[in-house]
Amino acid sequence: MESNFIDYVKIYCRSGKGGRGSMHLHHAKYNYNGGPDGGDGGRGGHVFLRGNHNFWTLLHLRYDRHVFAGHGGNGGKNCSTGSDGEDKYIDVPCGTVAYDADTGKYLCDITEDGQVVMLLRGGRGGLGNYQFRSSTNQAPRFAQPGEPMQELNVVLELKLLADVGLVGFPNAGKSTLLSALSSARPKIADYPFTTLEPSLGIVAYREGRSFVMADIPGIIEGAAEGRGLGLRFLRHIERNSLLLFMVPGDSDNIRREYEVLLGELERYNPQMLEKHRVLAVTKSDLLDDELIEMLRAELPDDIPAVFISSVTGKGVDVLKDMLWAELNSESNKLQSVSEGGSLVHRDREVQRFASDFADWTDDYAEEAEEDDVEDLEEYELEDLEG
Ligand SMILES: Nc1nc2c(ncn2[C@@H]2O[C@H](COP(=O)(O)OP(=O)(O)OP(=O)(O)O)[C@@H](O)[C@H]2O)c(=O)[nH]1
Ligand SMILES: [Mg+2]
Repeated sequence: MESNFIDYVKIYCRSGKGGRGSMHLHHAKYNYNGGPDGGDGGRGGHVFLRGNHNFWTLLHLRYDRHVFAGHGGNGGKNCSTGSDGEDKYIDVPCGTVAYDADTGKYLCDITEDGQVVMLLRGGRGGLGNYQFRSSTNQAPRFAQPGEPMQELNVVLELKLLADVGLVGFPNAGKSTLLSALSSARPKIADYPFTTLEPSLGIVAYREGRSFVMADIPGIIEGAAEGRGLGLRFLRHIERNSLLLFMVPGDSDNIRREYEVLLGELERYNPQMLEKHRVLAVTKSDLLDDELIEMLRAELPDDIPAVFISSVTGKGVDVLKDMLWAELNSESNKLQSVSEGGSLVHRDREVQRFASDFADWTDDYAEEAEEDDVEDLEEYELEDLEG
């Protein structure tokens, strides 16, 4: 079954071309040399990206991957101006980052509802001959063509906006914690890779305050080389200012598991290590107090840690306090999500796009070609030479 959680798409956009200016000389029964009256062409439509909080994924773009703005209308006689081409808005969820698919260059980051960024500018309309009249050329027999359209292949990546991201091996209890703390109901089961797509939950904290937590599929050693589900879901914790590492209390070596996770994050993006981190040792209901004390002594020392159980609720309030404190610490506020974050969007490797979208058919190529092979040439011969 194909998932509804689409966080990665490639689309083809084209702006409208500008309408041509009109070359027209006014002739009327009693005013035979009425002079030039060719109007200007209208501008071609622009293509915009727009943040829209009604969308949570890029699913709606999966099957609608060609965006064509309208062409500008041509100018006409009586100085009538051509109509402007229709602008196109591509609605995306907040947290969508755009890259040029052909160069890998970062284009923009849509973080707020209603935020609008122009991807392509429509061609300007050409000036009609009325605009070129002068004392020395009272009947100019030329007008400008409109500017051509532009095209762009865009890759859109959704990076969820959450405060806390969960990081752990499969089966660590990530989804169980999210369902214990929020009203989110991710699937939970006693086998690895239960979670196949990210989900968000709102965690209620004291006095009506809250924060957003992102549950993502588990990662394993070698994920950076594509093992397991690979690292592609890590983009959803890239923005989180705080990472909650989760290692089960019954794991052979908690410290090593933590270090493996850290290593995979680093290989994905070294910036991930600049984030604040908290460690939760999960399933501690399976451990007795004596064992907990022993394990506590062996925990990594560069990270605040707590033993929790999502089943009995043990340690969960302490964990919330720790998360809240970290989220609101001075050094963390500087990179808060709501301020756009400190996320630096690195340009992408084009080869990666090429392989990721290799099976996407370019069925738009025909459409684009059959479209008016510029009637400009003809027009230039006839009218511009005048
Ligand atoms: N005893 C005990 N079992 C737990 C606890 N938390 C989770 N489990 C169990 O551990 C198993 C895995 O839990 P999940 O929450 O699905 O683990 P996950 O980290 O989301 O796993 P993936 O989605 O596969 O990455 C399930 O059988 C849970 O019931 C806990 O606090 N105590
Ligand atoms: Mg899960």
